[in-house]
Amino acid sequence: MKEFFPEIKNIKYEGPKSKEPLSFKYYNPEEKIMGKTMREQLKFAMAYWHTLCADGTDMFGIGTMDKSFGGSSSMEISKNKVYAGFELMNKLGVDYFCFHDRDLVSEGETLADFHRDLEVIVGIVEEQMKEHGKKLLWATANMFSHPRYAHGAGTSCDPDVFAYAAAQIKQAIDIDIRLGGSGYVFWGGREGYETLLNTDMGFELDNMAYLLTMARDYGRAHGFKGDFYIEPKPKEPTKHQYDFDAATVIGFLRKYGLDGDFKLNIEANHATLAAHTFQHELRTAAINNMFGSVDANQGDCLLGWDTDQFPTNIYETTLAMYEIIKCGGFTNGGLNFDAKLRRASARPEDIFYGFISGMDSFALGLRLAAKIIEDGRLDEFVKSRYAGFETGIGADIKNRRTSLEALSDYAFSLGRVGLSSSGRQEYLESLINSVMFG
Ligand code: XLS
Ligand code: CA
Ligand code: CA
Repeated sequence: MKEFFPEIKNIKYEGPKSKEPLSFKYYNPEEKIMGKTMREQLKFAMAYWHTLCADGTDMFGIGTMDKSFGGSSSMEISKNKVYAGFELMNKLGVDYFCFHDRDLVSEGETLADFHRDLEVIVGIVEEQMKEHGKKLLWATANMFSHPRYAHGAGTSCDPDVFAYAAAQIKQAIDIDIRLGGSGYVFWGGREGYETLLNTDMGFELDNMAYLLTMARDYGRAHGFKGDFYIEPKPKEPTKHQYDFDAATVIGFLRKYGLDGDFKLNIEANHATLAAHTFQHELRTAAINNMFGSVDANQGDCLLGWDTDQFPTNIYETTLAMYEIIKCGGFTNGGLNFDAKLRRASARPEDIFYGFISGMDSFALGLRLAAKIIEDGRLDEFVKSRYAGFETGIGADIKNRRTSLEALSDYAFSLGRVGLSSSGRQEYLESLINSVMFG
């Protein structure tokens, strides 16, 4: 078998003192952290699109990276991508991957062309998965790149486009089931609007929910046991994306009775675009029992768009892992590197540096989150902050056995009520630092 990255050997854990750039400093796959191996805790996945397809094209210039993998025809390129992807996952020790239907093959003229080519490539993916023991974290359908989706897919004003989207979803779910995927993602690519002047928002949302409902019913009827996810994002490509943030999506799922089958796929960069922290979006999903999976990346707070960089901010990865461990860890989900190289990082080895940096950042985040939890002072502080609800009137409120009248009588009996306690933010921030770096 041809090697696509012949210069790169298997990436090993060498520990934080190592000066070898092509080694892990913090990710030691078989080491146990809080009762599970790092590999089980982190469940890293490769995003097919950024890793094997994105070639550095941006608004101002053409590609800088050759993603043909030595192929000349479109199908040869598609085949080589599969082999290159599995080689990369093997060399990095990444166990999972995720893809859009259109990442695997180019679309062709008709659905029939598309399905014929997909069938060939999915066969190769299936065989490679068996050979190398890799798993599909989730699949999705790309319903945003082709011009037909300029008005949206499930929210399009054209019923033929709605039907076309349904056909793509059906096919992608069939592939997901065939490959044993544990998730199916809906990221609302162009499900949103540029102006309300031409938009029937209520009608569009009802239609989108109907499409998702049909997808859920089809998946369940055909044996899909994994999680359906919606991936929130506030803007880009449309000015206003309907799946704005976790809270908006949760409201939508409940309104349309989809909350039993759907969870959230939280992307770090989308959280910050919505002016939330990554931690906020994870917590919002968790407290609503909808934490599912993560698209691991980071944005740049000086830029207002979705830069999809490999994550390196250790505070963010630590607090993200803190939330993930606290809500029980991953079940069907995992950490998918929805991250791409900067346009000038165009050498084949750069993708390995990207993954190593992202995997190490989350591995270190996991180690530090475990330290914060084991230290216990943060959790103890939060608990003590609400201790007033354990006795007296507080307990009556907590146990829901009071009334507005009773509370009013109680409040009148108090006289002056002022600020009683400190939020201690500065102390806690310094505590976190001392645990992380101590
Ligand atoms: C784009 C999204 C997309 C989804 C999958 O911003 O992150 O890549 O994860 O369609
Ligand atoms: Ca994403
Ligand atoms: Ca993104």
